[in-house]
Amino acid sequence: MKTTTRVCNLCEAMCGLTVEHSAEEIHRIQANTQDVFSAGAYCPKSQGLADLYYDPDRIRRPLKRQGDEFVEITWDEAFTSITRKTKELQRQHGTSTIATYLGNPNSHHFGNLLALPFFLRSLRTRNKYSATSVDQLPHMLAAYLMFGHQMLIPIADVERTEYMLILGANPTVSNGSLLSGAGLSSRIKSISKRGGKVVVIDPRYTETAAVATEHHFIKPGTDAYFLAAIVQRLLVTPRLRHLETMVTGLGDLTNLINSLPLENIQTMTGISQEVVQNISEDLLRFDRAVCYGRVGVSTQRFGGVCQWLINTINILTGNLDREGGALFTRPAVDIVNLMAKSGSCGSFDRRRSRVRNLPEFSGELPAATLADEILTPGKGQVHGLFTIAGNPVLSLPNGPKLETALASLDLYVAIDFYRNETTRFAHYILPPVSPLERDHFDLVFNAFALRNQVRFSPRLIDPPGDSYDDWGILIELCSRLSASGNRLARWRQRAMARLLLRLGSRFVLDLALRIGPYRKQRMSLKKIAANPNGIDLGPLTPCLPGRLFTKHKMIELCPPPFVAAWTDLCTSSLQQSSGDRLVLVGRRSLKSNNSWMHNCPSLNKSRNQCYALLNTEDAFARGITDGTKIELSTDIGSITLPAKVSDKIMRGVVSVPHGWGHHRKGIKLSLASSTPGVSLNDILDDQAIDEFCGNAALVGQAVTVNRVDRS
Ligand SMILES: Nc1nc2c(c(=O)[nH]1)N[C@H]1C(S)=C(S)[C@@H](COP(=O)(O)OP(=O)(O)OC[C@H]3O[C@@H](n4cnc5c(=O)[nH]c(N)nc54)[C@H](O)[C@@H]3O)O[C@H]1N2
Ligand SMILES: Nc1nc2c(c(=O)[nH]1)N[C@H]1C(S)=C(S)[C@@H](COP(=O)(O)OP(=O)(O)OC[C@H]3O[C@@H](n4cnc5c(=O)[nH]c(N)nc54)[C@H](O)[C@@H]3O)O[C@H]1N2
Ligand code: SF4
Ligand SMILES: [Mo]
Repeated sequence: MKTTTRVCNLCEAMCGLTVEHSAEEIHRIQANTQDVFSAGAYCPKSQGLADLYYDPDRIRRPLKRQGDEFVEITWDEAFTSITRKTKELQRQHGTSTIATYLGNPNSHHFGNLLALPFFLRSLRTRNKYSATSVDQLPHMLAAYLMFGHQMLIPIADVERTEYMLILGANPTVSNGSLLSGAGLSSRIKSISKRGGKVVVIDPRYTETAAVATEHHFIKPGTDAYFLAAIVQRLLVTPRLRHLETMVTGLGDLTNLINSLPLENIQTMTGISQEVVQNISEDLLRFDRAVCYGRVGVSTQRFGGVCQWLINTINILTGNLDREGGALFTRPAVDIVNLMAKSGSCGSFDRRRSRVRNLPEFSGELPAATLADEILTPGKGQVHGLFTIAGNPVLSLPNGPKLETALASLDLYVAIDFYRNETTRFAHYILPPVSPLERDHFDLVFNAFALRNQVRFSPRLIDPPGDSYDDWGILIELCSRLSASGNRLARWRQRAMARLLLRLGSRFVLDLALRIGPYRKQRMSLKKIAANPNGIDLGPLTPCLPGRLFTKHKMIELCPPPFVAAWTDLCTSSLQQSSGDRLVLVGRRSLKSNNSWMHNCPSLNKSRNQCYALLNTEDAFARGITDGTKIELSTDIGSITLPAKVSDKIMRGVVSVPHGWGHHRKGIKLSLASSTPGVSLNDILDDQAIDEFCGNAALVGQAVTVNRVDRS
């Protein structure tokens, strides 16, 4: 028996764990109190790592569809057939007839992240999609347009701030996003303990609101107005401090923002003038303040504008790139610089999607239009699909439409270890090993962490001899596909892929560390591995204007795409609860991880997590009490689930978690299908989108709520 330290890969918090294990068994998973980053913080989801390893439903060998069934085939058969069919379709309909969809877990695995660029290049498709456009796209777009690089996302300095304004995020439960800091809840609590203030803006009185100093309900989808009202006030006496010489467009911004009358802010948002005034004053009164907004503000009709205004607030209060404000990181593998060197600072609207004319972002199209591209005939139609670590049937709005689309494909390959709501439509499922059977390193989330540090987790258990990890699957496919360029280019690509397969992902990671920002300290994989509790690299420090990638190294305050979106915002009337209808928002729970961990016994044994939360008065008006079965209906469909009645949610709003709905035929998730829940995305409209950036508008959609016996 051994005890090995390891960083948990399941969410962005990156908690350090200690795992007691033997060659083939996991005995105990606990928090690593010695970890340089998390110092003993962790959550119940960590136990899921063992469940995933043992899960008898987890796929261990490649599967091929035969009618309604799946049969096991060898890896070689799988790779050969997939390659043949892919090439055949690409010859027939063009290379872009094969689409790709990358799901959230890709961002948690360095093997996937290192292999994906090679794999995507070998496919040469323009039909690329990912969970980015149902999530953090607005953050990346704002970073790209304002700072010149899609990954230059400012990180809230929770440890040193005195005032934190939080919108549309519930880090006490989600453990933080684009803000990696294990144990965030207690870190946030500490702000008020040291005399500071935390203000939460959310249509629900959340678990984070409970540890904050102040909470205000906001009408879903109206944050852009609220943020604009703050910006209007800050523009009266902006405090740019060190940023004075680094910004451009202040005059244009002032004219633009002042063009919208916001005297009726209370009617528009539900938040009073007085509260807006107090928050604006506090943002300036506290020396160190920061505004942070996440999923709830990104996934709304004007989510792009929201993230632009949040950055703007941090700039106008002189808190960007300043201790206690929002800072950029300096991780050991500097993905910002590496991407810049390969020409991937970002791109926006270089082309548009075929069916709905939606903008491209960094080479990808909005995921909310994936089904359209599969279902709409004509030149450029998608006939084949690879999903890699994604479950879009439960994660994208209008899941049923995507199900129809998936069933119509000529080739669908899923790289996934579960036969779930999405992958059951696959012609081939290629299963990677489970997390504890492969190395782990955080390429992405170290770049979003509230402290610079580095840790490496070697695999704990040797995988079976004939298995592949994601890296291996992707590079193997790449070596066989190589669709791009002339014969010489294709040969070179293949040779490169074979070389990568031989060298392995560790070699590439080590190289990236050796050429990174800590090369003078001789950073290497060996050095990190010699420090099982990690190496602390210090707090975030100011780095502007040097780190900017914009022309002339200036921060752009008024980027044209946001100006266009703003103009639309000024004339739009947002869909709000009217008459009988309520407005939907999302919710996450501690023992659930998006759509895919409900088969873990340690997480899915307690009470039902999939219920609708609605306000006491709304419930009373409909004869609904706790536990009443209710039906939620939209133009897309309806779902039935139990109600929970509470004053902790704003009137007119109903909150439902996503990622449930495991009742579908053909899945193999024994535990999850015994507590299936329903999928929120079965009733969300895929046409509801922030059309300026292409992100899905998942919150703020109208819904009719009735008791089941009355509907
Ligand atoms: N209504 C609504 N919809 C939402 C959201 C919301 O708040 N409300 N949130 C959105 C957000 S923020 C996100 S990130 C998306 C997530 O959307 P997706 O990424 O599409 O979905 P996940 O639920 O993360 O599913 C992950 C899939 O990857 C598989 N998997 C897990 N680990 C690995 C691995 O190591 N390798 C491989 N190959 N596969 C693996 C799992 O079995 C599962 O099938 O959902 C979005 N959808
Ligand atoms: N336990 C757990 N942790 C997770 C995940 C999980 O599924 N479970 N998922 C991970 C992923 S992929 C992500 S992206 C992160 C997300 O991390 P967070 O952004 O913290 O996610 P949520 O808990 O969904 O919080 C969103 C909040 O926005 C609020 N909201 C909804 N609509 C509006 C609105 O219009 N305005 C405002 N101001 N607020 C609104 C909701 O009520 C909710 O409280 O969490 C990650 N961590
Ligand atoms: S908070 Fe996230 S990283 Fe930490 S133990 Fe839980 S799932 Fe793992
Ligand atoms: Mo996410």
